[in-house]
Amino acid sequence: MKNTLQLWIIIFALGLTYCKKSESTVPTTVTVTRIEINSHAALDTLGKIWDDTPDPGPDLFYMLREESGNVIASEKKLPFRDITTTQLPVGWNENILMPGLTQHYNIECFDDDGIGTPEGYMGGIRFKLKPPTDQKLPYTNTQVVEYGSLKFTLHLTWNK
Ligand SMILES: [Ca+2]
Repeated sequence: MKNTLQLWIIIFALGLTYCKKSESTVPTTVTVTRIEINSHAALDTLGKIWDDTPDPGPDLFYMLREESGNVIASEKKLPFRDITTTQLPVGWNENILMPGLTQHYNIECFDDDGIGTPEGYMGGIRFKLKPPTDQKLPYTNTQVVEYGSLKFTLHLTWNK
């Protein structure tokens, strides 16, 4: 009986030590759980609407790439159709394990123009992931990535 009690005390103590250790571990992976497009330019660089009338809004999708150009994720198959600036934000729930924590990435916005037509590039932003200031894991935060009229929000979960 006494031995059993001692054993449970040891297991409890080990459990406490493990929990404390895991909470303070520096993150080693990050997962993007949601990507939102908050704003985009109303017109293209030539001052034209993104799409043909009668549906002038672009058919939005994103591409997330490594700096090498390698595509990590995209929602080309699930674009939001005919989205004018007043209809934003739009967003996709995702489960994207990022290749690393410290390198640069690019996130780009496109207007889907259908099969056989080049996609309408609406802009892209080079960025780095911002690590959490609080080291308790798992840690969730949002990161705004913006340049000019283009603005994304990334929802992140940091893991050990
Ligand atoms: Ca289009």
